[in-house]
Amino acid sequence: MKLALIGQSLFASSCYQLFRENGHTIVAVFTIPDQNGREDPVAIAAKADNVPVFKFTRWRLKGKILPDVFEKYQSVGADLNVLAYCSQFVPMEVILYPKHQSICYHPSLLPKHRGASSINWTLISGDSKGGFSIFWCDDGLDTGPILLQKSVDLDPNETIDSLYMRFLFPEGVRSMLEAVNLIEQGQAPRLIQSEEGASYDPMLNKKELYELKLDELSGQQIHNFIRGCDTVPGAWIRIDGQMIKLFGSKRWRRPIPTKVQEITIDGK
Ligand code: THG
Repeated sequence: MKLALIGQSLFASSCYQLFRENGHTIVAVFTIPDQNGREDPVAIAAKADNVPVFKFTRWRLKGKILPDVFEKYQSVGADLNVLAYCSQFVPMEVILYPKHQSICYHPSLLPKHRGASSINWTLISGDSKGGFSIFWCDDGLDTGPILLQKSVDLDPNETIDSLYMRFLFPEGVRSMLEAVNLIEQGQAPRLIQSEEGASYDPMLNKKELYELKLDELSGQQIHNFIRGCDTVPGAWIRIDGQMIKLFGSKRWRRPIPTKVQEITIDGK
């Protein structure tokens, strides 16, 4: 099938390679502009094969699609849009354009944890299961009908890095190919998301959102918050006026393990 790959990072470049190895054609890649002079991995992969690469800062302005963006998109002639680690809202003119429309990967068990920081909030919330969803895009954010979901039991000390590297990334890429093949075979489900249990979590892109509020949380909630930010964006507290980031949280009972140094945090 002719695919337009829309997204970024190693996740998108791994999808790019796997789709091509399995006989699909990537007609174009749409990704974000270079950051600090570095190209996104999916742009590098596509350029190596002379696959057209488009780098849009945004797809829309004041809610309306940018005309030149839409023209460039229409020119590539995709059968299906695949949103792989896509951080930008894609306008419905593009979503509905291809004959098979658009699918998107989201690293949570929708309808729980919609939003751009879903892996963080899965752990911060203390969920016992994690996972991902591949869904048909609609004009909401992560609200479209589900095509495929996979779940995994979480370790008590799971961090976002461990969950991503051992499951969300490898299994997610494999499932994106599975989803594309199901669509090609006309076998792809469309299960409407229920609003029951639905949640939209804030993007953790402001410092105050990942400050660890020690005196408001229980021991378990402190542990969940630290590992839910480990390693990005990194939970922080202030000690002697210094911003200290916390990683590698473990829970233990007294007696205090020998190898650790106990510290007193002012006022705690
Ligand atoms: N439908 C359409 N486009 C999409 C998605 C969709 N593009 C990618 C997107 N899903 C992936 N999920 C998100 C969810 C939230 C954000 C980015 C990608 C995001 N949220 C901002 C926040 O929470 O602060 C608000 C952004 C906004 O309000 O536009 O950036 O399902 N068509």
